[in-house]
Amino acid sequence: MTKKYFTTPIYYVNDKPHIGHAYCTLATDTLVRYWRQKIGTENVLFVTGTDENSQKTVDAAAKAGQEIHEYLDEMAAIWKETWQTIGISFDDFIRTTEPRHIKTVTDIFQKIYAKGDIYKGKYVGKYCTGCETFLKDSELDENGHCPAHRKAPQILEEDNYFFRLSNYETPLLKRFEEDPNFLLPESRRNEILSFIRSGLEDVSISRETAEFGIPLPLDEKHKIYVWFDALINYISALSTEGRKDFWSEATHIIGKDITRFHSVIWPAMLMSADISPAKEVFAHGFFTIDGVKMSKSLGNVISPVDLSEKFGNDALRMGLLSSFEFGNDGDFSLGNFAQFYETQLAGGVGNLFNRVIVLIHKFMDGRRPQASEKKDRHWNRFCEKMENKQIRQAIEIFFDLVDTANQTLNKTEVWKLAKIDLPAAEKVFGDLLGNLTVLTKMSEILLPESHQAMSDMIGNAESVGEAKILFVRQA
Ligand code: ME8
Repeated sequence: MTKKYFTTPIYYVNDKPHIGHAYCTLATDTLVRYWRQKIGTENVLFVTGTDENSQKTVDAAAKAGQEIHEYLDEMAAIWKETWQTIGISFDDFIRTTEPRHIKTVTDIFQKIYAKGDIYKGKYVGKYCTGCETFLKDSELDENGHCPAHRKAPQILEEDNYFFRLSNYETPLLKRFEEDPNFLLPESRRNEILSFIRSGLEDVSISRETAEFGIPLPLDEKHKIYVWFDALINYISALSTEGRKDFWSEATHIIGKDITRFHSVIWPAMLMSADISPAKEVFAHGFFTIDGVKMSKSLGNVISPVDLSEKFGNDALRMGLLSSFEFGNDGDFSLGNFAQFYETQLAGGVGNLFNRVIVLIHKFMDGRRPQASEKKDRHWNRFCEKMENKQIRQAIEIFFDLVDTANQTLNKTEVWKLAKIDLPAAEKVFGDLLGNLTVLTKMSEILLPESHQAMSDMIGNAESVGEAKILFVRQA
């Protein structure tokens, strides 16, 4: 039986989740729900969590005037609760301060060391704590600042342990050649391939000056570099009984900002530890809010919980995922979102379900019409899109089916037809119920919170259920 293992990045806990994080987590959750429906819940594993051994966290705890562990517990709980609140169906939530993770990191470190791929050296370089990475001069902007964090990096000079990434150029290129899906979308794959071909340098994997983190097994004065530790979470989560088989089916869903870590350093670390790399990495794009980059200083950082309180979890999920194609960059417009809610959700799918069920009650006393069982071309196309991770296109197919059903209603004027030719009207109701059934099956994936109400409306073999309002109009 096929298995699937989906992961999101484990997020830094120096702040609360915003809708950029929610976007990645909701997209992953949506793919997970598709596969659970297709291959069974027990064959899909979905892990998310928090990345805690970072200097950012130490600074944030100090700023909050809290002891580090107290701060971490509080923040990890906020992340976990946020995902629960917005309907993320993770199977496990991993924290990098947990013993199961520390043990796995230590084991993998030892394997890589035994391979001869770790050595001690001196590092002088420019380090950005925002990215938790060393930056080359060529990567800085015209002011010598980190382009992502708009801050001058720190000059660091310290003894470091290094990982021989340079040994893995050829094996990595081979892995990419063997499997065109190893890293998607295509644009990211090309970018990373040319990065590898330009020559890989060894990377520092320890911090002498770090205040907090997992101690380096060889030299307790050093802490393991946060990225070296964080990537291993994907394996740590499988230490629970019965999960080992999931590894060969691992898909890492990440944002494009962390592609190199996931498709160059991580597979090389795994190869060094004699573990096969993950099956695939999919790097989604970044989005702006009404055309502006999200930033604290601009005050346009949106909380997913605030949006979900106003519009509901299904709207949050669909609104974000339908704004631009998964894998591309895009924009999320609050104005378009409110309009999407009114026209597509309340006026589109909500109104369709309500109208059809009300009419079946009115003209057929709620008896279930013979639903047309023809294999739906919408469903097949929907599956194809979900399997290609083209989530936005899958959503378009959902709404295309809503439109098809609305057109059937309006073209046949079934409410008039029923008065003059009831058998003909019953056939139309059967077609419409067929459409609603497919939409309900899709809703288990796209609109999980409305799914039950939609199923209830469709009813059972004898009768349809009561008509309900799925999306209350806001205006
Ligand atoms: O990088 N648009 O964590 P992080 C879309 N701890 N996605 C966005 C976004 C935006 N504007 N802003 C953030 C880390 N994201 C590491 C990961 S994994 C072993 C360690 C999403 O808290 C996007 O998915 O900075 C990005 O990759 C992720 O948040 C980064 O989260």
